[in-house]
Amino acid sequence: MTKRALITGITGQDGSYLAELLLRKGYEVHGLIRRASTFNTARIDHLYVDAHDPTAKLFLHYGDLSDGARLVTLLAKINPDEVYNLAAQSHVRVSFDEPEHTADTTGVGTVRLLEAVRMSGIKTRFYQASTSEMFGATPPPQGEDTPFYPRSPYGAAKVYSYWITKNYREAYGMFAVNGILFNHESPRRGETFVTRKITRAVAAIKAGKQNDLYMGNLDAVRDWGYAAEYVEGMWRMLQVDEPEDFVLATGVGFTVKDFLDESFTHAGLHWEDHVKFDERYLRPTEVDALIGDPSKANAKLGWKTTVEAPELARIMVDADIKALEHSGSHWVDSIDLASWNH
Ligand code: NDP
Ligand code: GDR
Repeated sequence: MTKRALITGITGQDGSYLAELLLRKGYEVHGLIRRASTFNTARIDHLYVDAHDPTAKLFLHYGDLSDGARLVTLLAKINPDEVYNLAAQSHVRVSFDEPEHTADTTGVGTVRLLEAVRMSGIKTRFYQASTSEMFGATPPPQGEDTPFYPRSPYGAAKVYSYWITKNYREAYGMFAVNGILFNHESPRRGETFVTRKITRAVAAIKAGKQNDLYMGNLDAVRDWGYAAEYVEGMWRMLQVDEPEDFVLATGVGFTVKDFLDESFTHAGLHWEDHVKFDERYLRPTEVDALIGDPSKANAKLGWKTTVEAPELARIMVDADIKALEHSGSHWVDSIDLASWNH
């Protein structure tokens, strides 16, 4: 029997890697996409086969986590074996600008989806994209039992989603789990997250198209892994006998400065010659240090990372240099747009 999965957030970084993984494993994959005035499926276009083609295994459906009725009808129609809730307003800095929208999507959106599972009466396994941002001000190392202390509207919304997922597990006996993932990056990472912002800038500076890079707090410590490895961990969490929450992380921390140094040096540049401070990139409350303890996932899921931040920086720089070489002025336009905000 072919397994069916529904992925919310399929157009995002993780959604695209997870869709690839599940298609490789023989799943029929359904994705929730938002209607936009421009195409927003660039990360999954290479996976798409026209639905009229009998070999088609990927199906996209318009919907939004703000629209509960749509979620109910969609779940009843698709009847998936597994639901991965990856959709969110996922940018921490933006969540200070749009706290209410973030609460609605990143927080209440989760209960809408859980409730849709319950109301549609389907039997499915549910994955919630929880985050190390929930630990916030609690110092590292952070594991499954570390207390939460969120430091942003995003972190607070994710704490709600974490607990409501756990509550549906306990209240209704649902197979619903939280993957508490530390930062994970890739060449598909959104352009305004710090790693990708850095590696895109390195490519543009190297090509003589940009000189300065404006940034915020360079002392923050993060545990950066490779996104393609993390989606395998998500899938494994839904394959075990009992629903449990797991941390996924590399277990090693680096500063933003370390990531800058590795990225610029890899391209034969010095970050000190280009990086300038702009306070707009500071957060009203910062998360100083996140370093995860992945030992439970290592032991119970057999999941372990192989890529740490320095190698990740090199992979991303190489990809952005290549992308710039294969694109025209449109790319430079989008760099300008990305540097405008966050
Ligand atoms: P992205 O920001 O790349 O993707 C977010 C996805 O959510 C996009 O597909 C976006 O659609 C979709 N989305 C946003 N709002 C809505 C909405 N209201 N209704 C439906 N879909 C919506 O995130 P990542 O792929 O990096 O992360 C995936 C999930 O994991 C997120 O929930 C994130 O918070 C969480 N997470 C991420 C970590 C990381 O390091 N990457 C670490 C820990 C947790 P569109 O393309 O149309 O904008
Ligand atoms: P984060 O990722 O907040 O950890 O959330 P981000 O890459 O945005 O920031 C990491 C650290 O870098 C510092 N920083 C900057 N950040 C950005 N974006 N732009 C800058 O110019 C800049 N300068 C310094 C930040 O202050 C921060 O300390 C990510 C998201 O993917 C969340 O959805 C996810 O839950 C967490 O990772 C785990």
